[in-house]
Amino acid sequence: MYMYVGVFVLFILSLENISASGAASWSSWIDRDNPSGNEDSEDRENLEKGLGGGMPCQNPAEIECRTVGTHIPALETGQVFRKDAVCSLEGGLVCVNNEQRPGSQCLDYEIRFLCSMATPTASWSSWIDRDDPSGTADKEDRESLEKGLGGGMPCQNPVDIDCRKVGTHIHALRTGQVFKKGAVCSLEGGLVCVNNEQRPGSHCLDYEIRFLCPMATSTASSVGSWSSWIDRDDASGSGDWEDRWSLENGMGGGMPCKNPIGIECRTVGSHTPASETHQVFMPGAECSLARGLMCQNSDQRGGAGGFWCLDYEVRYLCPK
Ligand SMILES: [Ca+2]
Ligand SMILES: [Ca+2]
Ligand SMILES: [Ca+2]
Repeated sequence: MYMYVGVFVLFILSLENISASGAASWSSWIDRDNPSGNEDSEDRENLEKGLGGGMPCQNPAEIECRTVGTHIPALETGQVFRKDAVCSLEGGLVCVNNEQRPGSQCLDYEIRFLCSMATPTASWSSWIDRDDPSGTADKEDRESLEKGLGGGMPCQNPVDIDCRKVGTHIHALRTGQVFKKGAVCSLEGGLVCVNNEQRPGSHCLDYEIRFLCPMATSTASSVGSWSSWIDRDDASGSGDWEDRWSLENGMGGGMPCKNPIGIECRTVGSHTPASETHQVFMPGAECSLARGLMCQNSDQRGGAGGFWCLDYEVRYLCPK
């Protein structure tokens, strides 16, 4: 399992609308392309453009990918996929013929999306880009927004935040840049990137943020409630595996609910948010709703926990 998860390129899930009931259903299987040309391109971009199909919903929560006919999960076929489209929610699935083993072609794949059904009780604001990094920093901080400097808060009591490179689907925490402590895409601080804290010769990228705002009639607590903190593993083996898959399979715990709408991850004891420990997490499992948090000891570079993962715990926001 972990082998496969390692190749996921999945960003922290952003449900555009979260639902009170958490009800969601899978779309039909979509097979918009076939591999007779250069590739089998079941990518999200083309679906969004309506080329050979369309997205079944605007803000899917999950994706699944398999072979047409034989129904083998894409990641179990041994084929190689384009780096930004390895059955990822953001990219979809793309298999390029000439990236396969010599003499072998892509299989024909199909994908489907998990779409939320229920009436939303919260929704994401527009993207806010109040600053740019041409000065000393790109300051997308909450304080400035609350003071009305170059923008304003979309709502008073947001329940979540999302941060990305302007105009892309690249989550801020996937860019490899360093952010100011307390403002590492946090609800309280927002996002701040300081130019002279980056690698020598490199500048901050331009970032934008958005907030998940409760609808007029609801409050944060009416959207859902947080589970207890779950600490199913520790880092004494190969790493600290606080992943959703293990919980769903009853390994050292269980999921507090079936369709959580949020996740938080922190260190056990000191309660430092996982995003602020500067440890390296498995791609797609950096405290993501879909995969949880996975920290592999061999990926650490001697930072906060030395060459070991710190001990993390996670909790899920369960819909009411
Ligand atoms: Ca196909
Ligand atoms: Ca910016
Ligand atoms: Ca742990």
